[in-house]
Amino acid sequence: MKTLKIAIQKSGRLNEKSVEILKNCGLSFENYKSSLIATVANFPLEILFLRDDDIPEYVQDGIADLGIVGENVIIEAGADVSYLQPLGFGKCTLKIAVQSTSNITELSQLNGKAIATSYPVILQKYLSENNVDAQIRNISGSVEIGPGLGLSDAIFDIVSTGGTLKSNGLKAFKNVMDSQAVLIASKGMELNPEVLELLQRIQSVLRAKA
Ligand code: PRT
Ligand code: ZN
Repeated sequence: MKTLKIAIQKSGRLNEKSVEILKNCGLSFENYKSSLIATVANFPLEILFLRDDDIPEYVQDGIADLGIVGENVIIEAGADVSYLQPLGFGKCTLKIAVQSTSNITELSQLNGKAIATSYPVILQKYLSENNVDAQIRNISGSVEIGPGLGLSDAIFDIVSTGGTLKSNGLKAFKNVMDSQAVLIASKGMELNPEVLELLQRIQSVLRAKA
């Protein structure tokens, strides 16, 4: 029997819930902060602990058979993977936001403006679909400080409570995409018996929670 590999986030917002759902499936494994890989004692599975950004590619390329990652990260990476199951955690919305004092109220007012984001692919697609020609400034973090510094006129970022927008003097302007953590598989692994067994266990954990 082939030992499957599942990639989950090593540390960050999705780590704890990803570990929890696997443990609730009855999988027994050690989970040390420093571990990069863990072997499951009672199922043919290894767990790879990775940066979330690397997970879509690992799964697409079949280095990992399965992965747990935010939908936004998969779409941004343009990864060709199979979606098996939304997992109900890591929920957030990708939004365009402007300064609270801004008089921008229509999407068309973003024409010719600069938008700072760490998600240029998702943003570009949305702008193109809406015939907006804005300049996308791709930065890797702390995009919320962009407008205050004059780096950008707007931002496009993940929002959950909205607290970060508010404390940086920003207001949400358009909701572009909802996201949550999802279970994905390499193309062709969807019908693997162990993958199906694991999927069924995850689905019963989710049902028990609902
Ligand atoms: O280290 P690694 O690369 O693995 O992690 P990371 O730092 O890139 O990602 P991480 O752990 O921050 O987020 C992982 C995933 O969690 C994201 O890709 C989303 O799918 C999901 N998620 C859910 C969020 C949030 N909620 C969220 N609130 N990701 C980021 N945020 C940010 C938000 O952008 C803001 O800056 O958290 C801040 C607080 O948000 P508010 O609105 O609650 O103030
Ligand atoms: Zn990341």
